[in-house]
Formats: sequence, structure tokens, C-alpha cells
Amino acid sequence: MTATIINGKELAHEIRGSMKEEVSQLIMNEGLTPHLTVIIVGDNPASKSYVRGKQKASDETGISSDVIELPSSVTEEKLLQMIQELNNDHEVHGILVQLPLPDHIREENVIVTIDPDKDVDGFHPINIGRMMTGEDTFFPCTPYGIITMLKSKDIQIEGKHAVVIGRSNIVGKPVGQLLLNENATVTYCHSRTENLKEHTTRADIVIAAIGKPNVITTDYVKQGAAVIDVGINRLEDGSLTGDVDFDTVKQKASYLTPVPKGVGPMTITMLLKNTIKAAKGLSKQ
Ligand code: L34
Repeated sequence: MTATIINGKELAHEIRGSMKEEVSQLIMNEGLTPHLTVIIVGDNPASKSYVRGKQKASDETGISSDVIELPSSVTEEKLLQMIQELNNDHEVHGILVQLPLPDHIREENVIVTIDPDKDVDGFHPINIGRMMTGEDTFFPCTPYGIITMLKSKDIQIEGKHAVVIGRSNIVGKPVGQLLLNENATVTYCHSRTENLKEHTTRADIVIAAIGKPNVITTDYVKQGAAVIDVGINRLEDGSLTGDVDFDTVKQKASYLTPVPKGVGPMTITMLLKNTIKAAKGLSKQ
């Protein structure tokens, strides 16, 4: 068996095409241009590249955006104050603070300062709570992109066993919750899990969000499983690779996502989707 490759870049383009339509309708009919403000602190090259991707994708779909670049020496107080100003700015619909932040800034303080109705990352505890209780809200972009990829191929989630490897607040935990909301049976595995293979080889759907290059080899995967690779590992030669050993797992899985051109472009697309939702007014949906 050779897996069907789910090309996130192509799917992202398709979805952005219909979003572009939706945005131009919003502009024409309601005079409303969705606006996203991204804050980036410091000069982490990977963060800069992702933020450029977000700007480019916003432009493509007619969403207006701006990026506030702050030096890594910025104080937490100053950053929180800037977020407050954006909360009060009626022209800003979505606010995103690119992570990771420098060590002297407490991420959790930043996240709770963003107005939940502008929290297009879906990281605010209020929005996480809404997601857990099954309400509509801003879903975290990477998990939302993963669910969208599975659905784009009509991969059955309901009743299936999904194994999530990784338990970060931005990927592992929320993707497990979204899979549960779709009626999957969910197992969370992580760095302290004993006998990892025993869990992953029982999975119909594997979500690999470990952060180590090519560690998920064929002996972790059941024949015919759908495998989603969330890893973005940069090798010494500058190339990107996922957590999954693509060339071998492709021979065993039914579906597989590549890196690059897999989950990454979908993360950005779901951010745009959330920004449109924010512009329309989350509570008015
Ligand atoms: N606040 N911080 C906040 N929100 C997020 O949603 C993110 N994330 C993660 C890191 N920090 C964040 C992103 O934007 C990861 N991430 C992200 C976004 C886009 C891509 C990868 C990660 C992406 O487009 N990847 C391309 C390759 C890009 C390259 O070559 O550098 C791909 O095809 O996978």
C-alpha cells in the first residue's frame, strides 16, 4: 500500500480561494475589511518566516494585516500595554502574539490579556473552555488545520482510535480535544509514556507532534492508519523534516501529510478563517 499524500499547501490554496470570495463580499456588502495584527518579539528566524507567511496569506485573501516588531528586550509590562491598546482598537479584529517569547515574558500573562473575542489563535483559557464544552469558538489554528485535512479526504474520525503524541498547549492537547469533539476515542502519549509503540500501533489516526526528526518509523504505525505529521524540524543543512519517517511510513499508512507543505500552510489558513470570524463578531455568529 502507498499512502495518499494530503498536500496541505494545495488544500490551503483551495480554501483561501473561497475565503477571498467571502472577504470581498464582506467588504462590498458591509464595508468591513477584516484586520489582523501580529506582534513578534525578537528575531527568531523561524518565527519571522512564519509571520511573513501569515502576512502574505492575508494579502492573498484580501485580509488587511500589520506586524508590530518588538525587540527581545521589551518588558512584559510594555507588551501587555500594547495588547490592551489593540483590544480597544475597533479596527483590529484579530490579535496574534507569535510564540515563543523571550524567557523574561510570561506567556500565560500575554495570552490572558488578549480580548477573547480577538483571540484568533484560540489560546485564551475562555476559548479553550468553550472548545472543551463543545461550543463554537476560535479553535487553535494547527489543530483546526489538522481536522480540516482529515475531513478534506473524508477520513472517518467518529468511533476511530486517534493517538496524539505530544501534549503541548498549542498542538497536542487541543487536537485531542477536537478529535474527541468529532467522536474519536483519543489516547494522549508523551515523553513519559511507557511502551509508546503499543499505543501508536493500535491507532487508526496518528498525530505526531513530538518535535524530533523522523522518529515515527513504520514499527510505530498500523497498516492503513492515517498519519498526520506536525513536526517542523530544521536539519543542519537547512532543510525541513517532520517527526515521521516519510519514505517508509508512506508504504504502510493510508494517508500521510508531508513536511513542508503539510500542516504548516493549513495553520496559516485557519488563522485567516478565525480572523474573518472575529471580524464578523464571534458572539454574533
Ligand atoms: N501565537 N505562535 C502563535 N500562533 C501560531 O499558530 C504559531 N505557530 C507555531 C509557532 N508559533 C506560533 C505557527 O504559526 C508554528 N507555526 C507555523 C506556521 C506556518 C508554518 C509552520 C509553522 C509554515 O508555513 N510552514 C511551511 C514551511 C515554512 C518554512 O519553510 O519555514 C510548511 O510548508 O510547512
